[in-house]
Amino acid sequence: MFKALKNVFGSIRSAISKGISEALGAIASREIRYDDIAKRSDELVVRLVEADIAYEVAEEIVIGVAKRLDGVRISRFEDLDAVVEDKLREAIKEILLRGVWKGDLVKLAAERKPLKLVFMGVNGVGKTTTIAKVARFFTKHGLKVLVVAGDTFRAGAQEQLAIHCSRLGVPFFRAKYGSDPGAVVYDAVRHAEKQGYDVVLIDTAGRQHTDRDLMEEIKKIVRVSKPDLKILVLDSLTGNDAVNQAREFDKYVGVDAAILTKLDANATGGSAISIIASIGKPIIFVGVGQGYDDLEQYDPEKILERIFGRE
Ligand SMILES: Nc1nc2c(ncn2[C@@H]2O[C@H](COP(=O)(O)OP(=O)(O)O)[C@@H](O)[C@H]2O)c(=O)[nH]1
Ligand SMILES: [Mg+2]
Repeated sequence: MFKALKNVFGSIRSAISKGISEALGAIASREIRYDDIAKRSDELVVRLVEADIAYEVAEEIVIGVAKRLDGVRISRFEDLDAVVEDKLREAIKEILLRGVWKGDLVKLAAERKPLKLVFMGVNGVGKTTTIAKVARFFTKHGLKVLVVAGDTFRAGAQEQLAIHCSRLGVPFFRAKYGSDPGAVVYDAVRHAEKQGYDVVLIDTAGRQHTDRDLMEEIKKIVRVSKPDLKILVLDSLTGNDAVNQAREFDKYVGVDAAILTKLDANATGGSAISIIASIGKPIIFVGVGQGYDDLEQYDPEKILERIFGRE
């Protein structure tokens, strides 16, 4: 996970250190200047872009490091690499902090009872799998979860979810194929309220985000279920496309938070960083595998550890 990103940040750190040492020359102690880094910025940005980091994000990282190093006094005998790495880490952390979600799902479930979460996203991003993982998250906290498929048309969509639910021992609200998704979700929410469920997880059909019918269908599901959170599931491998998906879903339906899947399959990691930097939405969880427990709460420190850690 994030191997290439680890390597590229290592090489960036060395390139910046080298530039600073050259500027330092024979002087024993000197202040680093913004320009010592900025004059190499094109080369540094290109290296980041080659690791799948979006151009604007790469620029932001390089400028962030240059600003943080500006005015730092360093002697020739100091560990320059360590100083640079520290500033690089800070610059990336500032970007990752934008994705932090300040809520607490377990607390929310107790308050709302039932807490209603609608999951949206294009086909294949990992929506159904993620719902199964989130169901597991809540049951591990001792909460009563109901899962409902708002996708009543695609053959196999309900089946897939039903199989996950039976493996997890979580009730699944069944609907007739072809029935109106809005009506099914409405009935499911009423059922959950009557039966004292803590959480209702609502899957929706995933077609393309450019598909107006899909957007109308989700809007209707949202209207009838009045979810506490509209959660967009994004595949971390898709980079800029994920950013476009976030924009479209936000425009038509509104997005409260995101879940970023397949971090484990993300060899470079650059696209994940770019998505976190650019979607303008908090991230509740990240998916780190295909198993039910492969879901982690989004934590910038954990991501930084993957990039800069020694393992
Ligand atoms: N490696 C990995 N695979 C995932 C993750 N989340 C989902 N998948 C896989 O992505 C594929 C599509 O998932 P699915 O839930 O059916 O996507 P949906 O069409 O959005 O409902 C499946 O093979 C999942 O096992 C993840 O975090 N890591
Ligand atoms: Mg699905």
